[in-house]
Order: sequence, then C-alpha cells, then structure tokens
Amino acid sequence: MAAPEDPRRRRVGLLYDERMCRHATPDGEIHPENPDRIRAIWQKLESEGIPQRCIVLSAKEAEDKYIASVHTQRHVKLIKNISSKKFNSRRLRIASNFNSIYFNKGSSEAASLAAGSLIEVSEKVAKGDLDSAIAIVRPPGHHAEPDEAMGFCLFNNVAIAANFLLNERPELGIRKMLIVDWDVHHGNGTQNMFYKDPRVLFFSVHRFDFGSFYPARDDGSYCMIGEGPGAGYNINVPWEQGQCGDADYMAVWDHVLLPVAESYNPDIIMISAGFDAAVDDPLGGCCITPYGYSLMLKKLMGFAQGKIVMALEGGYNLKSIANSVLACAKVLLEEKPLVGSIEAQPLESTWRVIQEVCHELKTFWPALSVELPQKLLVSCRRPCSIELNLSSSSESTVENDEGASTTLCATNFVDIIEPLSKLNIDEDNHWKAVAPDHIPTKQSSVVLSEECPNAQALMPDKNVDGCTPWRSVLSETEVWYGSYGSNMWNPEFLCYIKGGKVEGMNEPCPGSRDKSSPKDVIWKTVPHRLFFARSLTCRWGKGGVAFLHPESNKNDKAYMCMYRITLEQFNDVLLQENSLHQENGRSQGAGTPLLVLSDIGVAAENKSLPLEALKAGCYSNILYLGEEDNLPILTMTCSCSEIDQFRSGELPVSGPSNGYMNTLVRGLVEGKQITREEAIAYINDAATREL
Ligand code: X5A
Ligand code: ZN
Repeated sequence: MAAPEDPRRRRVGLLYDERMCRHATPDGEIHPENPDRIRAIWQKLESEGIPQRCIVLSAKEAEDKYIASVHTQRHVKLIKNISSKKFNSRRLRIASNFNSIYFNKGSSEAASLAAGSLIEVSEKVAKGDLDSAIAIVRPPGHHAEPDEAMGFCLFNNVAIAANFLLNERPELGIRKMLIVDWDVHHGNGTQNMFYKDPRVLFFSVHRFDFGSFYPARDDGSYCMIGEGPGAGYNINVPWEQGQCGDADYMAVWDHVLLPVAESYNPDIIMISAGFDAAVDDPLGGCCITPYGYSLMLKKLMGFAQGKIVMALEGGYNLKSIANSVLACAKVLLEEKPLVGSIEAQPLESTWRVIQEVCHELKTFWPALSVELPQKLLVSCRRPCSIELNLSSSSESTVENDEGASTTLCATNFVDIIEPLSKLNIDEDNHWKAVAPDHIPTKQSSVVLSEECPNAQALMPDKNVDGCTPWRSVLSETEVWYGSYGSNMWNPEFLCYIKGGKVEGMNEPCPGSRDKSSPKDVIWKTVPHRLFFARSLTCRWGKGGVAFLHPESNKNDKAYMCMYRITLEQFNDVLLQENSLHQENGRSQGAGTPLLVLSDIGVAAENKSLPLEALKAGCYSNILYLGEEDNLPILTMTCSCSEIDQFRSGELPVSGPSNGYMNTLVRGLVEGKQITREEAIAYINDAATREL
C-alpha cells in the first residue's frame, strides 16, 4: 500500500531521457558537451535516491510551431532535418559554418526533445501540477539565436518554453517571468529573443573579461538593458575575470537579483542552469560550490510561490555538474535547512561590477539605488590563487628591496602559472590539449602545436642531419627577452615557447624548437615610451598593439616582464611575433637565424638594430636595453622611421582592443606589478597620449 502523500511535501518534476544522449560528435571526437554529462547527473541522482522522491518525466518532442515562435522557419527546418540521410554528405560542412557546433544522426531528435522537455515541465509547473522541476537536457540552448545554432546549442530550449507559456497558454496566468541565466557564458540567444519584451526579465551573470570571454561579443555588457518596452528588463552582470565563486554570486544575488525580483514579482522563474561556473569546470574558470548553487536556488524559491523550472545548459566537469545538480534537487525537495558556509570575500572587481550594473539600471529599479555598504567598497580584496601559491612556496619567491621585482626559479615558474592557466581555458578545442610534460596538471591553457600545420613550415629546424648548425650555437647563449605587451602575461608568452594558444588567440603558435621554460622571470621598468599603433593584427583583430619608442627618455616609464631564455628561443619568438604580417619571414627563419651573437654587440653600441629580413613585420627592430646578471636585455619594437610614420598618420595609431587590453592588464596584475586600476590607467595613458 502506498504511503499517504504528505501534503507539505513538494512535488518536484525530474526529467531525463536517454534519447538525448544520441546527439554526439559524428566520429566520436572528444568534446566537452557530450552524452556523459547528463548520464553522470542522472546516475548521481539515482545513487542518492532522488528520482523516487520526484515525479519523473520523460521527454516529448517539441512541435515545430512552438519552436518557430522564437526561431526562423529556416532554422527549424535545418535542425529538424540535419540528421536525415539526405544530409549525410553535407552535415560536417554545415556544422562548420556555425560557431562551436557539431551534428550527427541523433542531433535532430535530441534538439527537439530538449526543447519539448522544457515545454512539458514548464507547463506542469505553471499549472501547479508540479511545484518545481529540473530538466536534465542536452543539447543546451541559451546561445542559440533565432536563425543560428552556436556554442553547442541548437534550439533555445528555455526561450521556447518561456514563449510557450506567455503566448500559447495565457489561461495559466503566467504574465511575467524571470529568466535567471547562471551559466558561466552569456545567454546571448535568450537576451536577443526577449530584448524588447517586458514580460520576460532576463538576468544573466557571466564571465565577460572585457569582451574577450566566449561568446566574446559586446552584447554581454551591462549596458545592454533592453529596448523599447523591454528597457530595464534585461540585466547583465559581466564578470571582469575568472575566479568568481560563492561569495561573488551571493553578493550579486543580494545586491542586484533579489531586490529586482522582489519588485518585479514574477509569476514563474526559469533558470538557464549551466554548471560551468562550478569549481573545477574546464571551461569556466570560476568556483561555485554545490553549496553555493543551493543557496542561489534557495534564495530564488522565495519568489513566484516557489514555481521554478531549471534547465540544464553548460557544465563540463562530470563530477562538478552531478554534485551541483544533486544539491539543487535537494533544495527543491526542501528536505533540510542548508548547511555550509562561505569563507571567501567577494573579489574587488565584483563590487565594481555590481556598482556599474546598479548605476545603469537604477532608474528602472529604484531598489538598486541604495548605496553599497561602504566597507564593502574599500579593501575587500581577497587573495587570488596566485598569491596563495606564491606565499606557500616561500623559498622560490624573492621580493627585492624595492618590492618591485619577483624572482622565481625555473621549476616554480611552472607551478605558479599553473593555477592561472587552469582558470583560463575557453578554446573550442581545448579538450584536445595535452599538458606539456612537466606541467603536472590535467588542464592547461596551452594547446600543444600538434594541430598547427604550419609549425614545421615556420621553423623547419631540421636539415638532413638533424638540427641546423646555428641553432646549437644559439641554444647555448642566454639573453633576457623584455616584454612590454601581451607577453607580460606569462601563459601568453609561453605559447611562443611551448607552442599552442591561450584564450583570445586565433591561431595556435608553433612554439620554439627548444620548448624548455624560461630560466627566470623578473620585472623591470625602462625609460621608454609605451604606445599603441597599427589598427589590425591577425592575432588580436581590430585595435592597436604595443610598441616601445626606440629612443629612451628619462621622463618615460614602461613596465617590462623579462624572461631569461636562449638566443635560439629569442629568434623563434622574433619570428612568431613578426610572421603575422608577412610570409617571407618564414622562409627566412628556416636557414639562417635573424639575430646572432655578434648582432647583440652591434645592438648594444647603437641601442637599436633594425633587421632587414623583418622589415615587413611589426616588430622588426631589436632594442638593447642594458644588462641584468651580465646578460643582455633585448626586446623588439618598430623602427625609428615608423615612429615618424605613426606621427604623420601615414601608419595608423590606435588604442588596444578589449581582448588585448585585458591581456595587458592581466599580465601586469598577475605579475604583481600594479593593481588592476593602476594597470588600466597606465594602458589608457599610453594609448591616448600623443607620440
Ligand atoms: C552552453 C555552453 C559554451 C560554448 C563554448 C564554446 N556553451 N567555446 O556552455
Ligand atoms: Zn556555458
């Protein structure tokens, strides 16, 4: 006999359907958005006895007409048909026309089941048949645009269901709804679909990194507040960096989302619940714990009479997503009060972001006009992982008297960049990454150059008997390479040595032949003018890149991160820095080195040494900046004649792009030279002051 139903017991819908596992990469290629994600979640819930306590539902395909309420007919047709035989020969090519998309024979069905599942559970929650629900679906949806699949998303599941409730089931009384998108990526598709619609308050908190984090479009900024009647009903909270965790999300909940939800008073809440901001996610670089997710959810249950629909979006660490969904399921079942605590303080940048968002929206939401507690705004900085790491490896860290430079020995260099690189993986193909042998981590921002077809063409370092002779000579000579641009950020520079790419690079670098790490890294300031010029580079897209004025001036000061590397490696860096703009540097690099030992003497005498072979490149001029530990300090910049051309306007001068700016700031801040604010001011000054 069945136990009588406890009237206080919450009815929680739980939807899972194995058929959504049939969407997979066509040839079994490894991919983070894979069938194991939802299997892992389901297994975890089963092992904890969750399904027995929920109302378990299986998926239903969405009707075309409902999908077509937010997508174009053309897009519906394409996704519905992409798995049919007649697309066999075209499927791969069509997928490659989209950004971060694959298709196989199971894709059409899975996409339509994911959307249909959301319709199904949303309708039941709206009706009151369920109190709340979790739909464990894939493919995810929030990046999907009206006429475009992108970012692993085919149909916009949440948007389809939201539209269904508002327009197809008015009798259920859902007049206004709140969509909370806590996936680490911006929900660009959903934002777009309801941008002018005040019946949907779209709230997305995501990594933005000044516009360089996926999807790396400017519509994730806090300036995007909605339009026409929808003005004020779109709220973006764009993180400036990774590392955000429970404390940061709680601060945003308490100071932005909850006050707004309180005044908006939604009839239902849908959550675009990606779990890629979870601790240990390979793409997100943030660190929400399962306890953090349960608090975020619990705090939302106070609205809309607890009517909450959760839809899985991203989340790529199987353990993290399983534990996080489990924590959420327990909250919806409302078994016990939450236990846990948040140790960390919000990041300093979190308060800045919250202030910006509130400032932008306070005319629409008076609750956002309250001043943030003053104590939160001053010195609330929490140490980031690099600092923790440095202080724990005391014998490898030497602060000199001025406190200006930090010397790390070679082995620790790797230890120290490792936590940073962990936080910064957002390459479409990062999962193919192979960690360099001595980096003891499963995750690395460095993608080795295996996949870089031009690696050999760029540096055909072998003749019939192995190494070209010049290489062995130059590999014995050490120099300091002084970087003042994006190479100040260690993971970026390491790509020129190890090969591979970091976030923001279009192409992987081939690396140097000698892939050994720099023997030392120190910082210095030099009396040269930093400025930004040229307007477009392959690597960084639109915007200028950094140069040093070749002539020194005692009133100028530029920060410089110096790497102790071999002259062979310096040559390879030089080639890679210049090959972006010209083809002939490549063949040049093959047979003869660009810079040999005797050139250093010439450079030292004249302070600069223009290299004829690189004259078509951006950085064709070698600067000699003195010595450190009896080794020459070299860098590369433009020629003196180019300075005149920049001044006359013959060559363009322009400020750095967001992505480039972000990397410079990161380099300076993570290199512990200056604070984020000072770094931004330093770059802005260099970018705006006349040459
Ligand atoms: C749903 C989701 C991420 C796409 C990342 C592409 N998409 N690099 O998390
Ligand atoms: Zn995501």
